[in-house]
Amino acid sequence: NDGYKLWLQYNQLENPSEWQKDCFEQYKINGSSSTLDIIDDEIQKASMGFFQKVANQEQNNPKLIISKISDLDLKKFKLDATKITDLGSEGFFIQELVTDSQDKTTIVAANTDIGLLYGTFHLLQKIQKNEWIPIEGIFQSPKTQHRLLNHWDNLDRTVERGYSGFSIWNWHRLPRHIDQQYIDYARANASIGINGTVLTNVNANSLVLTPEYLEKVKALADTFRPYGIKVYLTARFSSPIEIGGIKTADPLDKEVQNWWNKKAKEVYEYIPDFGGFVVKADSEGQPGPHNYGRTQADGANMLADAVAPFGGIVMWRAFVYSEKTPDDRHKQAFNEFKPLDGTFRENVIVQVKNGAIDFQPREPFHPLFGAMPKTPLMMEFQITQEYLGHDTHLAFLAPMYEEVLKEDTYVNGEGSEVAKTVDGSLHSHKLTAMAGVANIGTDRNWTGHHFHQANWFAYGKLAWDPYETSENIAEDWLKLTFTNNPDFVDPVKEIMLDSREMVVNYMTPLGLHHIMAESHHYGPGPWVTGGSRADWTATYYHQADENGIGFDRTSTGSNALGQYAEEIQTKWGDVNSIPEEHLLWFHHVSWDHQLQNGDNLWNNLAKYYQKGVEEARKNVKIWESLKGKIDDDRHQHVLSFMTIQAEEAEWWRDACLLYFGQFSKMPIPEGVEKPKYDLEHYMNYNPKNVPGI
Ligand code: BDP
Repeated sequence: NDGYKLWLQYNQLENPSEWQKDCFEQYKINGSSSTLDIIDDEIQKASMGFFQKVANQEQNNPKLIISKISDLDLKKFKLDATKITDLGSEGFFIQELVTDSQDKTTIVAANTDIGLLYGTFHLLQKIQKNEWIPIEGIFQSPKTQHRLLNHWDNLDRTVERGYSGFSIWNWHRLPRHIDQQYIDYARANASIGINGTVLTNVNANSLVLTPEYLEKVKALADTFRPYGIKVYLTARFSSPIEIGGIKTADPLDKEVQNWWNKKAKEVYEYIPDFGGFVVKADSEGQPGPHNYGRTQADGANMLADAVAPFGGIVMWRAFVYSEKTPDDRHKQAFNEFKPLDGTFRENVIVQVKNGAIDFQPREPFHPLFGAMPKTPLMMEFQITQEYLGHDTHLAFLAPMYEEVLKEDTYVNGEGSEVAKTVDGSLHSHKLTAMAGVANIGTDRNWTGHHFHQANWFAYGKLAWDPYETSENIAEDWLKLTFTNNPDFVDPVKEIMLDSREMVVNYMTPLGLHHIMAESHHYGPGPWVTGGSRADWTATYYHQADENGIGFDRTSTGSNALGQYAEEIQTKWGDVNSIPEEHLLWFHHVSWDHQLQNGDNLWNNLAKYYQKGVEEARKNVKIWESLKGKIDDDRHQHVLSFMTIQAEEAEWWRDACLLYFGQFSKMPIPEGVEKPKYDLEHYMNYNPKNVPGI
């Protein structure tokens, strides 16, 4: 098993029940469309996997009916129409209903074919997990409107921060060749409710907006459409100059506006349901409205006006910061965007990373969440593990996503969780969205580490329902991907649920951040300093010296904390009441500062690093003991990666303790292993010293 089938394994069912068999022996699909053909095909695939048998359609006495509500005989099944009116355009319901003649039938119903596709996947997943449909039925509809993957894929097929091969978009062969992988990609996304894909890197190339490329984009859009997936592109702000032959890209210039209007019209001629644009502007060298003395809203609104006649949206990223701005990087997006609240067009949504710096193993939630009541905000999570050990380190990210979604912003009093800004309920916004930076590439198993498939899966599930729990997601993924056997599922679920904290322990405990190696961000680099930008160095963030360590972001320092609600300022502003996981993010504390457990900071730091190492080693042992419970192929592959992880956890521990120990001047406490080499060794060691990483 090479993992290509992801969570759609359709493993043989042990002792299938009558209900399970009936669903495949007597099923009926009402209507016809390409999406319904996909549903039919999915039922066949599942039947072959579950029972090694072809499934059988039955028109007269079906035991499973898949049907739009409008094509269903509601009276026959005594269905209460009021219960199903809220399903919207993507929701579904599944219920076992009894007719007057006492026939039991499982119904999957929805308002649209796409709703039926989601419902069918849900039913098939239930069957694989050996679960029943509860008597009261299942009624589901997504809590966010746009659930997108953001591919940071370049047109030359390299993937920025991609660790699983090259881009799956083969631009050279498109539009004439539609690779099977595009179809499998769409199917996998649909099975977890993802309904949009941004094909190109946020560091954008305007070539993708030329007719040659639009032909190719159209071919992908046509392939994805029956799966309910819309295509989006990143728009390079300077495109009017680069491909339009205009001298400026000033968003208030009439010629520029006309160019974008015409370009949008052209895009929609190729792709009538084109989703819209994502824009990274004025950030890390990307062009933007700042070049013309304009605001982010001026830029966003110009593009919004261009796509509005066609129903498109603009996802304008808040990841705007500059080395020329003297303020703490943490504060810059807030300072720039908050004053613009209420000035964006209705079809603009501001795309905000989960934290204010950059996808660290742990970040406090971004202070913009809740702070712009008049503007819809969307969440951007990173699925690819730029800062969490790339492809080889197992880190199940659902707990990280869940942690942020559950944080209370307090903007409307207690209970104003980040999730409520994402689903729009906090400030009554209809336009809602979530984006996840994809970890997908040409590797046979899509994501490099088999367990990183779980992060794609988890992202989809949380985009559909930001209130879902990591535990449910981990359990579902394991059962669908490997086996229902509790001897495997239970211990591995524990490994998954603790894995992100383990990574925090051996990389950045107690609120440390951005101490990874320069540029590629793999491995430790607390010594990284100097260079072109202070805000890309480690010393900017950890500020270690003989007096202590940590970034003072309280009122005595940068006061980034002042961007949060009063309740948070009070709690996090006090070195004794801030959750210790955020301590060094907001405070510069002395090495002998006493933590809640009575021990000093240095000893605690050292012990966290050691703990992370021990956890990584323990995972190897547990995993080894599970040999034979799943296929050898995947078992061996995961074992090999886990071994790398355990070795590299030591590398992190030793490098960081040697480096920080220079300042603390305190001995490595008992129970923490002594580093194998000296600091110089680690500073010169760069296993990723390969071009292109
Ligand atoms: C950082 C990455 C960089 C991205 C940037 C972004 O290092 O490659 O281009 O984020 O999100 O995490 O725009």
